[in-house]
Amino acid sequence: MEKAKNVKTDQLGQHLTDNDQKVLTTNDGVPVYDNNNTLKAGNRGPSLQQDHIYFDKMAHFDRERIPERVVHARGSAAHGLFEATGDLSEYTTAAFLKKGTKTPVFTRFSTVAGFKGSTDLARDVRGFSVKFYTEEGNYDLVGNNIPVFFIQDAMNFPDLVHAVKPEPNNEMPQAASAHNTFWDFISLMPESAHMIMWVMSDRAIPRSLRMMEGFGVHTFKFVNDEGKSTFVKFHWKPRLGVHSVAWNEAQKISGFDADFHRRDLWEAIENGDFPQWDLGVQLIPEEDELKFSFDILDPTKIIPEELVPVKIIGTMTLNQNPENFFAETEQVAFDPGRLVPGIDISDDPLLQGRIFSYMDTQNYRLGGPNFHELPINRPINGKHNNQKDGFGRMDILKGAVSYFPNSKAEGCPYHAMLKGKTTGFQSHRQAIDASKVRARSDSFADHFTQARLFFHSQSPEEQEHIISALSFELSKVDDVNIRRRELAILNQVDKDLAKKVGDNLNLTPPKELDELTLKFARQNHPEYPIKPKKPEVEKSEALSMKITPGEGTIETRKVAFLVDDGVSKTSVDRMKKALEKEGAQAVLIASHVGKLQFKEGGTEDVQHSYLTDSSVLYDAFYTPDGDSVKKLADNPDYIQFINEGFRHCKAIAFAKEAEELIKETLVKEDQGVILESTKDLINDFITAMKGHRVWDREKPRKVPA
Ligand code: HDE
Repeated sequence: MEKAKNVKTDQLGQHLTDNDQKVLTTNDGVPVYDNNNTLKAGNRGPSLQQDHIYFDKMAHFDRERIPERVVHARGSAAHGLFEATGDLSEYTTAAFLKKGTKTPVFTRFSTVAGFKGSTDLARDVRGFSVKFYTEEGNYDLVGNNIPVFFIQDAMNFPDLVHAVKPEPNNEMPQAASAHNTFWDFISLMPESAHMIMWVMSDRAIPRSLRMMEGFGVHTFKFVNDEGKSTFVKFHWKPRLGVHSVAWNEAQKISGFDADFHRRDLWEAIENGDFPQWDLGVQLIPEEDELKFSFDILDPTKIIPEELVPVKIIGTMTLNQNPENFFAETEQVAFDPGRLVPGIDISDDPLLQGRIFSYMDTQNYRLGGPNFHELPINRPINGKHNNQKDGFGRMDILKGAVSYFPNSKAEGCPYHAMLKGKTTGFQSHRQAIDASKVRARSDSFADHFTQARLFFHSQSPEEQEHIISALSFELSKVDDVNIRRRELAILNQVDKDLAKKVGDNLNLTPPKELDELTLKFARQNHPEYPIKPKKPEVEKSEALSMKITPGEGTIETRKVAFLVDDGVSKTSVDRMKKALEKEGAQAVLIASHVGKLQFKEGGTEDVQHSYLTDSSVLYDAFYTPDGDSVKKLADNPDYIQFINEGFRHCKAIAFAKEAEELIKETLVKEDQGVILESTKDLINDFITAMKGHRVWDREKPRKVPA
C-alpha cells in the first residue's frame, strides 16, 4: 500500500514549513544574526530590557506546554486510510461507509491514568480514537481496547478518574491502579465488576498497539435515508491478532523502554509494516432493543458475538507517522459528538455525558473555540458558517456578514438541501414521552452475569493471570476493609476466583456484598440486589485472546540473535533469512555496539548490546553457532536474557554448538525450547513463535529472573 503523502497535504491545506536553506528569523520574520548571545551593556555587563529578539524566543518557550489531557494524556498516533468494503446502504446514509470509499484517518492510541510522560506498559485500558476526515465532515470514533466501561452514568466519571489517578496528597502512584483510592471506589461500585475482569486480564498489557482490538463501547445508531434507525456496536479487529505481554515483563519493559509501544508503532510504520484493522459492526434492529437479558444502553455490557455476529465493513491501514508530535498527536481533538449524517448516538447515559465533556475539555486544553482550525482538526470539505471571532482564529474570513438569516450575503451559507429535500446531519427522530428524573434504570442492575461470562470464557492460563493481577493489585491496597469488600464482589462473580485471590491475601471471601457496597448500590436501585435474567450464553469464544490468536503470524515480531565476536555468519544468516521470509525481524545483540567480527571473517554493524537491551524487548531468542558461545557462557547478561525469556514463556532456539549453554541457564526443555540436535531448528522455532507464548511453562512454577 502506498504512503498517504498527498493525504497529509490535503488535510493540512498547506505545505509543511521547510526550514532548510533559510535564514533564521524571529516569529515576525526579522532576520537574526546571533542566536547565542543576549543583548548586554558591554560583553561582561547586565542584559538589556530592549532585547526583543531574546524576548521573542523566550516568551515562546515559556508557553510551549498546554494542559495535558486530564485522562488519556499519554498517547501515540498515526495517519492512515480507511476503505469501506461492505454494503451498508440499507442501514446508514454515511457517505464514508459506502463500499469502495477511501477516507483519510488519524488514529491515536493512549493509556488512561498515567501522565503524558508515563510508561506505555502500565496495566490500563488503552484508548483507540479514530478521526475520519470524511467528505461530509469529521467523524470521531473515540473508543477503547476493552468493550465495556467501569461506570454506567457520566456523573460518576470525575470520581472514577480522581480515584485512579495518583493520590492528591502525595501524587503517588504514577500510571497505576494498584492503590487504596482506586479499589476503595471500585469496591463500592459493583457496576464495575465486568470491566474489572477485563482490566485485570492481559488485555490491559498489550504486546503492541498494533495487536489490540478496538471497540466503540457504547451502542450507537445508524440512520438510513428513510430516517429508520438500527442500533450498532463498532469493533476493530487487528490483522496481527490480539496479543499481550506477561505482567512481570510489563513492569520490566517500563524500566528498559518506557516508550515501548510508541517506538513499536513508529518503527513498524517507518519499516513499511503498516498495521491494519478490520472494522466490524453488530447490527440490532430497533424492534429488538429490549429483547436481550441485558440492556443494550448499559455500557458495562457487551452483546456476545454468538447473539449478534460481527459483520466486517472496512479496513483501516495506518501508513504514515506524524511529522510533529505536538502539532498532530497532542493537538488532535477527539469528540464523540463529532457525528456525520447517518450516524447518531443512543441514549446510553455515559455516552450522552461524553458529548459535553470532550467539547468542553478541548476548549480549555486548546485555548478557545477555534481548535477546529488547527491543521490536524480541519475537515477536508471545509467549513462555512457565520462565526468569525474568538481566540486563535487562524483564517482571515472576509466580508461584513456574520449572521443568519441575511440578505446581504444572499442568505449564504444556506441550509443543507438537495432537490427540495433537507440533507445534512439530522438526529434520529426518536419519540420521547417521559418525566424528568435523576435515576438509574433497573435494567442496569445486573452487575455480575457478564463479569462471570468473561471469566468463564477465558483459557485456564488467562484465568490464572486475572487471579494474579487481582492479587497483585489488592496486595498493594493496605486497607483490609477494601480488600474484603472487593473479595465479596469477586465472590458474586465466581467462587473459585474469589477463593484463589483470597488465599493470596490471607482472607476468606465474604459470602454477601459488604453493607457499604449495598448502601451505595441502593442509591441507584432501592431494591438491590435484583434477581438477574437468565443469560443467553454462558461462554463466548471471542472473549478469549487464546482462542482468537488472529492469523497466527510472526510478522513484525522481533527476534534477538544473542551473539558476540566470533559468531558464525552462516549460522546467523540461515536463521535470519528464514525469519525475514515470515516477516519477522532479526536483531543482533553483542557485548558491544559497532563492528561485530564473524568467525568466517568480515564484520557487521551492530546497534544493540547487552548493556542497552533486555530480553523483555524481544519476542524470541536464537543463539547461533560459533566461537561466541564460549564468551556467552561467562556473560551474566546473556544468561539473564535466556532465563527471563524462558520465564516469560517465549520461544528460545539454540544452534548445535550453542546447545551446551543451556546448562548455564534455568531452562528446561519443552515445545518452545528448540535444540538443533533434537528438533527442526528453523521450522519448530517459527511454529513456537506463531503460538505467541508457551503459557504451559507457568504451571510447574516460574523460574527466578
Ligand atoms: Fe473519555 N475523555 N470520557 N472515554 N476518552 C477524554 O477528552 C470522558 C470514556 C476516551 O486520543 C477526555 O480530549 C467522560 C469512554 C479516549 O485524544 C475527556 C466519560 C471511552 C480518549 C473525556 C468518558 C472513552 C478520551 C480527556 C464518561 C471509551 C482519548 C481529554 C462520561 C468508549 C482521546 C480529551 C484522544 C479522552 C471524558 C468515558 C475513551 C475529559 C466524561 C466510555 C480514547 O473529555
